[in-house]
Amino acid sequence: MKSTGGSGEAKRNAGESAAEAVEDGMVVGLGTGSTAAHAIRAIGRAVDAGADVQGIPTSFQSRQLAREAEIPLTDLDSVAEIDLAIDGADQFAGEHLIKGGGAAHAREKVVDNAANRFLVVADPSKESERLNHPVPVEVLPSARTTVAEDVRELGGEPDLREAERKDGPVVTDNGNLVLDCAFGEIRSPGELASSLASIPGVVEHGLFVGMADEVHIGTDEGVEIR
Ligand code: ABF
Repeated sequence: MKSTGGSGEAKRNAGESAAEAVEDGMVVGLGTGSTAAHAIRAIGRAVDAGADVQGIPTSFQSRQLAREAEIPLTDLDSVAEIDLAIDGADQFAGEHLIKGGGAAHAREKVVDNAANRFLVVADPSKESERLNHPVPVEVLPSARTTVAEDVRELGGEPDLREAERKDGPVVTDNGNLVLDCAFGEIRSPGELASSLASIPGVVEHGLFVGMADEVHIGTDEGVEIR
């Protein structure tokens, strides 16, 4: 699993802290990335100890991990509500996030937004006063050029995400492509989010505006909850 930013210990502390919020009988959204993976493993241990928890994965990756951790899985069509979601971030500024470094932000946004409570897990390297990380935008493959033009009109610089093996573009779990769009400092996340969402061919973008209920920031020493 690709890991970014801070230490493994910091990520573990963040993930395990958020997993403590999981209670018996809950339906939990299972996020993507190396920090959320620690939460998934901790939930797996709780299930092993007898907790009645059902998980809704946000990606192929988190589904695999949840299976390995033997967490019973369900889906959005089968539950009345999601009690809690735990997910990582590429950058956070207060309650605003940029996600999508794992190209899973479309499903992440659906699940995280549907949850009654959304806990973000991160290490301190993800915190910023203002959002300035490139915004991942998932696009229909046939619309990559037109979406890129529209992003430029909004003042962004789109870059088609290439696979690490350099053998072609990254393809999402939904069969789409990702444009990483640099806007510099994002002064109005809400406005940019609406503009990106209105471009034909955009499936979902990685700006999660005002969505976080809590951020669990792990360090080597412990965790701070905001
Ligand atoms: C997912 O994984 C993403 O939305 C975010 O891009 C990334 C964070 O990964 P990590 O926890 O490995 O830094 O949550």
